[in-house]
Amino acid sequence: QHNPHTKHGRTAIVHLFEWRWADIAAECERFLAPNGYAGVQISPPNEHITLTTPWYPWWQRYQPTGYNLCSRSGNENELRDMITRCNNVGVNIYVDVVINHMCGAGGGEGTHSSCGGWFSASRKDFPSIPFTNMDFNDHKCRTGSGNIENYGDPNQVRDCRLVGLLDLALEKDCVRGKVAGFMNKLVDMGVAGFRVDACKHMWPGDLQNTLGRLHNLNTKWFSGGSRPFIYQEVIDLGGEPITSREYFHLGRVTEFKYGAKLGTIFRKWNGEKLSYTKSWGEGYGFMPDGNALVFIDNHDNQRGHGAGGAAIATFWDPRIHKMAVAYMLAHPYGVARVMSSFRWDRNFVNGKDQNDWIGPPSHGNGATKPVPINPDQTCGDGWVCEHRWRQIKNMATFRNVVNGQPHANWWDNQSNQVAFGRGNRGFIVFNNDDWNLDVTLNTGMPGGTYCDVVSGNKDGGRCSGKQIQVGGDGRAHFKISNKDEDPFVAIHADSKL
Ligand code: QV4
Ligand code: CA
Repeated sequence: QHNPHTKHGRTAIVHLFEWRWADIAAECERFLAPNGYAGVQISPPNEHITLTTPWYPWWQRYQPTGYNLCSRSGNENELRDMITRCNNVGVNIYVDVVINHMCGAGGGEGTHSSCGGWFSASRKDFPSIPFTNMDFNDHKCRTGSGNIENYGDPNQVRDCRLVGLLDLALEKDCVRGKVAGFMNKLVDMGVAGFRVDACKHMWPGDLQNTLGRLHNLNTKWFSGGSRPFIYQEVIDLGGEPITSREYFHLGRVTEFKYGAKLGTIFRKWNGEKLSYTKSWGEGYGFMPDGNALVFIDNHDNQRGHGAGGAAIATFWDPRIHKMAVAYMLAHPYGVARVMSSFRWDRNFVNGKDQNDWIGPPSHGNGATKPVPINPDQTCGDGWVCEHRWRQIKNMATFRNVVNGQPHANWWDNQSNQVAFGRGNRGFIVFNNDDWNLDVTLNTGMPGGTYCDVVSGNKDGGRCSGKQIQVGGDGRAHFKISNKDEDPFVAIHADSKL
């Protein structure tokens, strides 16, 4: 189902990667709702393997060992409390669910799992669910290693092990039932939908059956008959037989071309220019608007996993990151997701980060640290909190203010200076060239004085940053130095003095 069921005209989703439930609950109340964020993607809430070599990597949560709801982010009570409190302030929760597989085949046997439940990877035995060795695909997989070896062969991509992860037989009624039961528990608790992990590795028919078993959303917070929002992780950059299109009827699909392309454009690699983005969206060869879930970076490709490579614009390149996120949030295409990260010590050896596995800020024993909020509203203890950066937060508001308005009043200098508006509700100007921008443009906005929401805020009756004068004819003069901290300017109906 393609509708995110967002509330109060809110639009953007934020991925609070690896945050604890208690911190997300507080963030919904103190920051996300007041600033108009629509929802949160949470890390997988179910029981997962715990590993010590490497030391509690972030990716251990992509290795389920059961469907009990305790994880590095907290226990079931904390999860329920978070869902309730976020819903009560109109912020939706979307759960990252890992249903293609269980833990790695080499995951051993014992109680090294986040709820302390016993499991055996070697015997494919997960008694808390239960799944037994009958519930896995090994008899169907035809590769020598039992792993996926060739992405050109859809059968092995769906029936063999993704990097050694025990592959569930989602064709079986009892497996479908267990998976749907797990997801339904979350639906009944009040979540609004799911980010479904590794969908390329599941047959669309199996997914359709499983998702068809889901309950309607909890009517305490959603109108009767609402179906869970589904967005499926399928990495389709072209060139493989499995395409995003096979999944369109089930829900939205992650559009990985979006961030890879926009990162390349803002980096000005391969002769790319911002002016080429006049037809950004479907006109750029992306999937249909109604199917797309878009993002600049995600938890994989910000650290060299997944797809997109070095072009991806992450918080490590803040200037480019802010521009790319602002472009996404200003543009009407797709449902947009903002990444919120933690910092780690990168260590590149021959272009590969040796520390790409490092988990969230922790006390050393694998227990995740809370997110402390500094007096200036930024986060401490290694939490980056991109979603709190003024430029990004204000663009999330911009997206709400211009929601439903058409892309309008495009301008470009045939290089890397562009501008566009959204009906008569908002206008944004970028200067990604190595020289100044100094131009008068038709904004389509009513005359008046507007605060630029990139360099500052509208604070009471005045602007803390730049001020933009729009004439009665809708025209306004923009000056953006290529040396500005953030070489872009955005105004919208609610930033008018
Ligand atoms: C290793 C070897 C295997 C070997 C196996 C033996 O690499 O060849 O067979 O041991 O047991 C971790 C390790 C990986 C290890 C594996 C199993 O990194 O080296 O295999 O565990 O023990 C995340 C990480 C992975 C991690 C995985 C499970 O990115 O590195 O693997 O979690 O912990 C494709 C998919 C796409 C996927 C993307 C990364 O089409 O679906 O790769 N993206 C999603 C998630 C991603 C997650 C998974 C899927 C798996 O976004 O975060 O992978 O749930 O493009
Ligand atoms: Ca599979």
